[in-house]
Amino acid sequence: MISISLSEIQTNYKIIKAKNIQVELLSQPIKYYRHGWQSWSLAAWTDIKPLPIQKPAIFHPLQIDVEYAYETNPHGSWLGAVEFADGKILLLGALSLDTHVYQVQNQLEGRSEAEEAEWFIMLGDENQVFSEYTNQLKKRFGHVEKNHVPRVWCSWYSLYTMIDEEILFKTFDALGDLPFEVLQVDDGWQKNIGDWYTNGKFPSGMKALADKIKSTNRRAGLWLAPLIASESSKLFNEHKDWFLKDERGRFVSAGFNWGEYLFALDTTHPDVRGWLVALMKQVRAWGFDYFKLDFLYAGALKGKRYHDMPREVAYRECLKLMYEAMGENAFFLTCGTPILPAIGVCDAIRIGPDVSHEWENYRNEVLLYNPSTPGTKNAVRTVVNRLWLKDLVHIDPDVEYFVSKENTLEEEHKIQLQDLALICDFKATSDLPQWMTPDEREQVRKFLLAEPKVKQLSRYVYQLDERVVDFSSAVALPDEPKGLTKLWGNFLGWLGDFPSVLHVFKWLDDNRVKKIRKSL
Ligand code: 9PG
Repeated sequence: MISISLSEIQTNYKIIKAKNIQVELLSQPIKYYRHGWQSWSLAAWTDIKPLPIQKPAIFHPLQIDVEYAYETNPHGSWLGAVEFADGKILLLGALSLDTHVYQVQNQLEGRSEAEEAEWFIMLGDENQVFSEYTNQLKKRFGHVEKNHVPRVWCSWYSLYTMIDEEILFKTFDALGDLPFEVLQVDDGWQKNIGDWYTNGKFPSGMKALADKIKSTNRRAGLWLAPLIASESSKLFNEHKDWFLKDERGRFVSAGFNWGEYLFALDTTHPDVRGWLVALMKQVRAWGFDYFKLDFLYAGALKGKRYHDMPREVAYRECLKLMYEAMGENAFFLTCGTPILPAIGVCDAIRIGPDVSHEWENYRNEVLLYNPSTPGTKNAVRTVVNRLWLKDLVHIDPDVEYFVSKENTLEEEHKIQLQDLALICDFKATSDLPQWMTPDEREQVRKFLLAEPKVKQLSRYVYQLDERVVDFSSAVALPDEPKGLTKLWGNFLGWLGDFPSVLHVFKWLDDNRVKKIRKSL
């Protein structure tokens, strides 16, 4: 363990090679910057204290880095920072993968799960410190040439899994001359998670779907979750030896979703690599060239791999492999992805949890105190705290909303989300053209074509042309539950670990969407 005193880094930055490192803090900090592992994990400046353990635990593998789920010290993946009373910040950030930063009493500690790591340390003004850190990251991880980010219509946040050929074809026609460049088909087209061929809802097949999109003069986009498989999938049942196991030979859990347990492919297995390449080539051959690959964290879970290597190194290798297999000019958006390993090996990274038609979901965000679950406030909070990534990669804040049908967001919150997308320079929506009033349709058009001049005024305040936008109302975490609310939250968290209870929640959600689908 190498120990550094703050007095040694009063000027400029330092880069030190060590497996583990400790930086002594000379005064008591007032805030800690936590940087969550993957797209949906929390990134925020918080008070110096432990946060409640995220609930329910069944979701740990798919919302945070499960290896650190019960860590009580303030901590985060690859980097951590503290803010002092004079407004200066001290950042300890790794320039290597498989690293974690903690604040333990009066020390910032960096630890590597792998071999020796490179550690960046800098004290100073927040923007300068993050900008120097990103410079150093760029040198090691590279960055994909900043090609144009297309304006995207995505099927998820209106139709969810209730997509089928008829409704998508109708929707694509109804989008008319709105200036979208990609129409992206999300979850719901596939036979099963792991079985990436069409289910009965697309009788004309996937090539016909891509052709339909291309006939509207747009690029065809497709969602897949190539690194996981559900327990009932053919892939899992026919190739059990392809899946990641722990030291004791048990399958590693990749979480629970779609009413089922999920498992993770061992991406170092030669047959899995071959299968992934063939899959990417297949979807490209259908005519799609914009790919949203999701639930990617599964490629970086801890386990015993065919080729032994650090888990995030294995994951980065796999992203490279898939990116190459997608072929020339494909646009690769990573989602549910560990952040640092994806830099330089994809076009864009989703940098926050899912938005939703609600600002804050009381059950998930207040009672369960879960900042990773879908909800617009959760999404804005984490995205605003990850804007520093913009110099390295295209950053996707998720979609924006314009319509009032089936949506409880206040106008103010819809605009906050739209402004955030303008700052990220990544524009998308799932709003159905069938639901847009003529006025809303004009709003969408204006938004898609807007290119405001963006200037940051303070940590959470930005100026867009002449307008000042303040995200402070979203970044604060809810008050921690106390008394009866805490008891009720704990009970709910315990209940949420039972798949049968999750089935009931899923049934309720599905019913809402089924009603929407019927009304169209
Ligand atoms: C499709 C969706 C959409 C969406 C993705 C991803 O349990 N969870 O915490 C959880 C978070 C996000 C999530 C699903 C589950 O959504 O982010 O855009 O593509 O998958 O299923």
